[in-house]
Parts: sequence; C-alpha cells; structure tokens
Amino acid sequence: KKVNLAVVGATGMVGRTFIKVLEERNLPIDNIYFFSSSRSAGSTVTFNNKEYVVEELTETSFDRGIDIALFSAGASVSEKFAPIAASKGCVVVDNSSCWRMNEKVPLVVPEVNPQDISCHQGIIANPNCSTIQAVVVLKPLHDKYKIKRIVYSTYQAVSGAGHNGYMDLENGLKGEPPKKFPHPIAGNCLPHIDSFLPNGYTKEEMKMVNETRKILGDYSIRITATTVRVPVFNGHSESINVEFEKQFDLEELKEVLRNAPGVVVQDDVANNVYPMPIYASGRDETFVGRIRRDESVESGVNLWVVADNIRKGAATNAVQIAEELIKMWNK
Ligand code: 11C
Repeated sequence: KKVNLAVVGATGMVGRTFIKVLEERNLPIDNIYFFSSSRSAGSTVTFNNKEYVVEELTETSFDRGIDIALFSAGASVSEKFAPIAASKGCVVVDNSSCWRMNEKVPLVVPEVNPQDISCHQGIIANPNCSTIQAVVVLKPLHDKYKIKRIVYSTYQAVSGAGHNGYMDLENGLKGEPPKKFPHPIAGNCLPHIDSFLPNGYTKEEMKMVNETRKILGDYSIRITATTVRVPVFNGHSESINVEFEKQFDLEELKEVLRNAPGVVVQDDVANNVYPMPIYASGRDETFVGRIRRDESVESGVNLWVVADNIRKGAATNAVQIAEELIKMWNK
C-alpha cells in the first residue's frame, strides 16, 4: 500500500531534512503535503524534483486521508494539532517534546524499541536528539550486561537550537553579539540547554534521564546528565559513563557494538581514530569510540558517542518510524 504523507513544519531545519531523508529512503508515497505556520505558508519546497506550495496548517488540514504526518513545528503546534490529526485517522510522528512522556504515547527509536510502535493511539513520539544517539549505543549493552547507572555529559551543536542557534555561531565568529543564546557561543561553552528547572537541572538534562528510561523500558536505571552547548555547527557528541550489573570483557563489548544496528565503531586511538561531529554530520549512523574500561568501579565503561542531531537525532529517526508503520500496515 502506498501512503499519503504530510510534513508539518516543512520550512524549518528539521522539516527540510525530513524532505531530504524522504527522498533518499524512497518511501512508498502516493500524495505528499507540506504545512507550516501562516508565516511561511505560500513558500515552496521541492520534493523529488517537483515543486510544492507550503500550506498553512489549520484544523481542516487533515481532512483528506493523510496516513502519516511528520511533525516538527514545536511543542505548542504539536499539542494542538497532533490530536486533531489523530482524530482524522492520521498517525502523527511527533518530533517535539510535547507527548514524549505521555503514558499513552510510545517513544520510539527503531533500532531499540520498534515493538512499542504497535501500541500507538494515533501519536508516536520521536525522542530528543541527545537521547536517540545514546540509546542506540546503550541498548545492546543493556541487553547483555544490564546497565545500573549512566552519567551523560554532552557537547551539543548549535543546529540543535534551530536556525537562530546556527546563526549565533556563524555571526559570532565574525564578532557579532548573540541573538538566540544568552551568551556568545563562538569560542565559548554554555552549560545551559533549554530552560532551568527547580531541581537545578535543565529540561534537556531531564529529557535525557526520563526518555532513556522510557525507551529502554527500565525505570531502575539511575541516570544523571550535564548538557552543554559547544561551538560546533552540527553533530552532537556525548561522553557516556556506564556502570553495569554484570562483568564484561572489553573486546567482547566492542564486538557487541560492532554488531549493533545503526552503530559504527570508530576506535583506533593508535591512528587517532575516534568519532567527531564534522564527520558524523550528514550521516544517519551513530558513531562510538574511545571505548575504555572505567577503572574506578567494579564494572563500567566510558564511551564517546557522536551523531548528526538533525538526521538521526530528528528527521531520520522519524522517517524510520514511518517506515516501520508502513511495514506493519503492509504485513
Ligand atoms: C538541542 N536537543 O540540541 C535540543 C533540541 O526536545 O526536541 C531538541 C529539543 C527537543 O538544543
């Protein structure tokens, strides 16, 4: 069966990447529609060499037999329009933070918990970018060695903050003051992503804690996080310290990661080989390296994990969810 597909938030950074990834992966699409806020409506996008006019998103946008809608237009748009779309029989794959922790909404990374897709009630949430790349690597290790505790420290690119974040770095490198971030990002690090919560953590940090547990389906894992914006244009990097319940052999652990879906091991320090954001940018895989035993605990490992936050961290993951849905329908 071919599907009718919609992209909501078609003109944003993730929206444009949706279009690229949809072209590359060649989904069985019958009709495709592009929506945005009234501000960008009327502009055009090109999909498979054909021009489409971006329509304003309204309450009647989904009254035309749309099977799947990929949303990336912010949490308030998702909050209002995802239930409307779902009520018309459309399955929403939502990239915002709005529905992720809702008990009725599966939070899915296809390499990790594809089985959760089948429980959807019209909305499937796409996790936060920094969570996605972490769990792709952690899932096979959790299955084999059972994770007890995770310490995340992130080095996140400005593209995660959208076009305005990107421009703050570009203009900051020319000496201009920031507009998006509260401080200059060029030549700087900001230990501050999203807003601060009463517990002193940022929302980004708590997303990593809560989403990781939900996706791995294990609320016994203890997790803490520090998330930092760094002057990198695209590609998030993460230092992940993991403590296991079981003992492990380091060579075997590396082999587990080499065999993990969506994971590429880049770990040859003698030749200066390790993952880096400038090379992960534009790719769909998650890269892991600097794999070494944490000698301060009984059974622990340190990992360096890098991925393209706009592709695997957002657009690619959402399109993979759509592919899984289509597979399910065509069974
Ligand atoms: C960042 N992770 O890098 C954020 C962007 O919850 O979808 C994505 C925010 C989200 O700034």
